[in-house]
Amino acid sequence: MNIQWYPGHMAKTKRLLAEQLRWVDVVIELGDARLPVSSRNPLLPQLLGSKSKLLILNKSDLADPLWTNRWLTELRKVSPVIALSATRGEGVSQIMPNLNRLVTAKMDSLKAKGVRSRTIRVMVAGIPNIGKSTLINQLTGGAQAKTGNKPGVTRGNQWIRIHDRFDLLDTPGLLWPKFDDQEVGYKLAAVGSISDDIFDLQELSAWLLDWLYLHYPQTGQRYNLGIEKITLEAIGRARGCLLQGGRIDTLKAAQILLREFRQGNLGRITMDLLEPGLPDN
Ligand SMILES: Nc1nc2c(ncn2[C@@H]2O[C@H](COP(=O)(O)OP(=O)(O)OP(=O)(O)O)[C@@H](O)[C@H]2O)c(=O)[nH]1
Ligand SMILES: [Mg+2]
Repeated sequence: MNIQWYPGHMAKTKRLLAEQLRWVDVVIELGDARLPVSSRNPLLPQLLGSKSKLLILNKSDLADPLWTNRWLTELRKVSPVIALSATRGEGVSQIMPNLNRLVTAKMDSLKAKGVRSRTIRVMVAGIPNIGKSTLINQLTGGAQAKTGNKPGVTRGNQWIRIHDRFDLLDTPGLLWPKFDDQEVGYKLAAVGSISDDIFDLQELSAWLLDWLYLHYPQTGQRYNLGIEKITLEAIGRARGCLLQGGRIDTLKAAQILLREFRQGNLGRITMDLLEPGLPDN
């Protein structure tokens, strides 16, 4: 798949993040619970330096709960991490206690230095379409941050105050220029974090079908198929996607598959698996 996944505005976004970081007390790194590794920017640790960080795995309503638990156990060995669903509000109440814990030492030391008490500044960072703005709206109980079901909705940085105590910085989604592993690109495209305009939907769908057959073969039932390998033709046939002359419209079938996968209609699916060989995945 030869896609241009690093649009021009990304370099600007990286600069914006780097500039704003000096004002920030703690960073929320938002990842996708379906991709606890692949959705996370490998450049972020370097950008953050020693800044405190809370990792949040969002969209847990779409991820396989078994895998989410496994990942939480694994990732918790490295840094604080929670899983939640920003649209449903499930798990959101874990955020404030975790943030408080992470900034207590810093705020105490500022107080000891005689700095007047001020709000705690939190940057929310992550790849496009991961739910940064949705999460901020969930925390404010309003719709101050613009959201949308496609990458690249938030363009500039935006500060939003909550509970009179925190200032949250919404940021545009950031990708990185090169994927070491081609599969990461496919996975990010499959969940909708890379724009649909810049790759071949049929090629992506074919990859997704291979992946599903290997890891979640029961998904074929959605299209009245058994556990045989699903094809775009079979989906098109099941959904009556026909071109003139009776040929099957495989592009339409690809669009249906991707939409339903992203909405969770194929079930709760995690695409980063800790040990691909585990028998019960
Ligand atoms: N199922 C599900 N969908 C979610 C969740 N959180 C956000 N979404 C959806 O994901 C899409 C993107 O949400 P945004 O909040 O705009 O994402 P963003 O990270 O701000 O995106 P950019 O500004 O483009 O970088 C929207 O359609 C949301 O409704 C979640 O927890 N579960
Ligand atoms: Mg946004």
